Amino acid sequence: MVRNTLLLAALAVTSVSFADDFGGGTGGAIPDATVDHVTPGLISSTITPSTGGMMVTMFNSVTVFGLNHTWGGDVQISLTNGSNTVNLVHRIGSANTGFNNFGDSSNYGSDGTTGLTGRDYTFVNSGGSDLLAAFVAAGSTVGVAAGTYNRSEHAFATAPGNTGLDFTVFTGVAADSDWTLEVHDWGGGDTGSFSGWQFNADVVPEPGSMAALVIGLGALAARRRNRK
Ligand SMILES: [Ca+2]
Repeated sequence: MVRNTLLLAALAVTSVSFADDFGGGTGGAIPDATVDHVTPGLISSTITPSTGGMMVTMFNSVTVFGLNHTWGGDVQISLTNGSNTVNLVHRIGSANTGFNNFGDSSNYGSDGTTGLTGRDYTFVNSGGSDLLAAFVAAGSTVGVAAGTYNRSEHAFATAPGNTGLDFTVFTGVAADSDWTLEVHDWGGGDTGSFSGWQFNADVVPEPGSMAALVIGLGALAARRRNRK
């Protein structure tokens, strides 16, 4: 009876979604653009979690650790799973009149023009601070504070890399899949780096693994009946 009770308790617990961090994403230098607005630099990093069959019920956030860059308006950061790409930020401060402008010159990370200390930035669909307002308020060599900011796309709606998607597109996706962070630098002359990244999502067992658990519970109950 104890084993049945434990299994029932496990079933009850695993039926409820819970938030978890999926980390270990590597960082590195963000290569500089080779042609302004045309040929960006790129670093990509993939996390493939091993949850034993969890499914995303709500994708909450992405945190980029130790991010620094001397010209924030150069930087596009996006997350891809399968055929869906969601921008966390895309050339903050760029005008909505076209793609060929350099965006806001304030820093990710600390104040200064070289040797910046990185800061941690978390991107959410809503409920965070306004990143554009933070950049506009900062001076050209001033770093924007670490914190939680609402994600955004390039202000020019048809800019290269804009997808029109937000984190809700990841609802129902298998957690144990490839999640790829891409950081592009679209403007020549300023660079940066980051030290790593993670994402946070609410997850539940996938329907297949739930069915296996129920079948296993049923088999155990049947075995107990046979022993009577
Ligand atoms: Ca650059």
